[in-house]
Amino acid sequence: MLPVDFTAISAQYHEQGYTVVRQAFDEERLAPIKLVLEQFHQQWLVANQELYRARAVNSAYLTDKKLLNTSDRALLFQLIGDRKVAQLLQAVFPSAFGFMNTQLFFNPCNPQQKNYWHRDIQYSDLSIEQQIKALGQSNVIHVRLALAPEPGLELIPGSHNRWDTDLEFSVRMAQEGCAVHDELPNSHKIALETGDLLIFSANMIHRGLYGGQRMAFDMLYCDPLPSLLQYVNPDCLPNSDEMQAISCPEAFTQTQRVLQTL
Ligand SMILES: O=C(O)CCC(=O)C(=O)O
Repeated sequence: MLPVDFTAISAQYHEQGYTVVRQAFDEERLAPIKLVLEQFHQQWLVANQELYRARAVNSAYLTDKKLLNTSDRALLFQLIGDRKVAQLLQAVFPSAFGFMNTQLFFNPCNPQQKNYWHRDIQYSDLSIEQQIKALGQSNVIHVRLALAPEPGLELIPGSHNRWDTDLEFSVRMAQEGCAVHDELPNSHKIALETGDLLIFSANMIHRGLYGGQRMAFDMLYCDPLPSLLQYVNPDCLPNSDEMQAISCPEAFTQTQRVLQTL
């Protein structure tokens, strides 16, 4: 990884809701990770043909012990608990953070398929009032590692800390004659090259940009709260032996600790 200015990372994230670390991982580190993810993806495509053909743009739960062998999981755990990733997370989280899940993003089967603006929180069971309150209070953060050049993400900077304008809400909800893929003003498009990391708040208004060779591994972390971690699948977490091989296992430790209280 090139030298990183953690103060600038922290400032940009808090102001804009996202930050990019270019060339975070070199080809040597990425090669075995790509191999594992590519194999996972091929298996996933076979098992989920119908969903893929209908609409899917991502898979999830990649570290599930039912889906990957021990050494492949170890490689992903090492990345999720990587020292530099942990330092970046410390720069953006207010305090401790837990590991939530992983996702792999790819292009839709149908090249005409449109993307969709959203905040991740809109898929929770929170009411609109609760979602408004949660902005700026509860943190879910994606760390996206690009495995190939891709158009990346389109984001509305600052929207992690404020509620929608009328237009943003109508587009996100497909109301008032709007569609979820309509253009929105004041957006930033963040294209990614292989090895770049994009860190962004799941609370912000964003949409994926399809195209290129899109294959992006998202690692999700959140405040270590029962309300956010209650749906974590324990089969996706390392056991105590596997934990020994991880440079910075704190995100996993926090999640285990919260799950034990449920
Ligand atoms: O890349 C995409 O398709 C969308 C990504 C996204 O919305 C997310 O990670 O929450």
